[in-house]
Amino acid sequence: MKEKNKHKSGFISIIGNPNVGKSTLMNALVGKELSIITPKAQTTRHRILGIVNGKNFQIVLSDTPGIIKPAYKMQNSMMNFVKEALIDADILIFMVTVEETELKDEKLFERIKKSKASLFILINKIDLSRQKLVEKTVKYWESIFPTAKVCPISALTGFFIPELLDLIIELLPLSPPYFPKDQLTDRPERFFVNESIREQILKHYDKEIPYSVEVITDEFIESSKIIKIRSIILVERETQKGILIGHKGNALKQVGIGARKSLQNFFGKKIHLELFVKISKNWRSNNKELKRFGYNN
Ligand SMILES: Nc1nc2c(ncn2[C@@H]2O[C@H](COP(=O)(O)OP(=O)(O)OP(=O)(O)O)[C@@H](O)[C@H]2O)c(=O)[nH]1
Ligand SMILES: [Mg+2]
Repeated sequence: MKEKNKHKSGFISIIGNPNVGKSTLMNALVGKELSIITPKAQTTRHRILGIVNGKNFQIVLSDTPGIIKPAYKMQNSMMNFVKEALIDADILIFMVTVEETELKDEKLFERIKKSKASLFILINKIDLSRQKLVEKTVKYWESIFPTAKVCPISALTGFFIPELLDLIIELLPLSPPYFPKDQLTDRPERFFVNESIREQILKHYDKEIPYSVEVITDEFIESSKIIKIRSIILVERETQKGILIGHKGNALKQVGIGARKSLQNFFGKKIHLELFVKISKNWRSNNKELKRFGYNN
């Protein structure tokens, strides 16, 4: 067989309940902080591709939003991203934590059962758990999905990550690469700016604030040493704008400091970041606005 015919590529979708560690796993496999990670549920809102390239293989990972029952239009779109990722997958990674024995959406659970993709059940966060409980959970999932590979992992500490990568490569179908071999993701630079700002908002504010926020970047000017960025944080109501900005602008300042730091790491350049807050009434239920923010599936 010719060398180029030996190339393997495939789509691997990571799905599961909110907060189980899907984004932590994708970043660990790719080796770059592509997806934002926070202790709050519904951190990820999009399907984000992370690409692992090797000499003879390309793994196209999809990080997806945690599975929830949608309450407003944006969440409908989030769940459509999950469904798309399920359809496209050559390999499906269904991620759970030790205590979990069900998916919040039964229909989706049935879809996983019917999927023709190779299935991994990854039991994550075992660094927090006792061996006996982990073993019990492995047995439970093996009984539900007899053909799946059930593996305990810790995405945070890296336990079983190199082994998982090898298992995935073994299962990849023969195929030329789907993306150029130096590409890491499908997302443009501005997406990572928006996400990095949203990550800080998830970290610094409680209750409904993080969920009422969307970020758009309307200026991204890169020169050899510095990137000048201007981003707008959209909230749904005037009261939220006040909370976000805080007394004398102090709260917003913290968001800016945090985002600048992580963007400097991400892009490897000095960052100049300007933040503005604007109101877009009920954007989470407004079709036009949702389209503008990339929830147009
Ligand atoms: N102790 C421990 N914590 C973990 C592990 N993996 C992820 N976490 C933590 O769990 C929290 C959620 O991680 P994420 O990767 O954002 O989870 P997610 O499934 O992408 O969450 P959503 O995007 O909200 O659905 C973060 O605080 C992570 O640091 C792990 O293996 N061990
Ligand atoms: Mg996530």
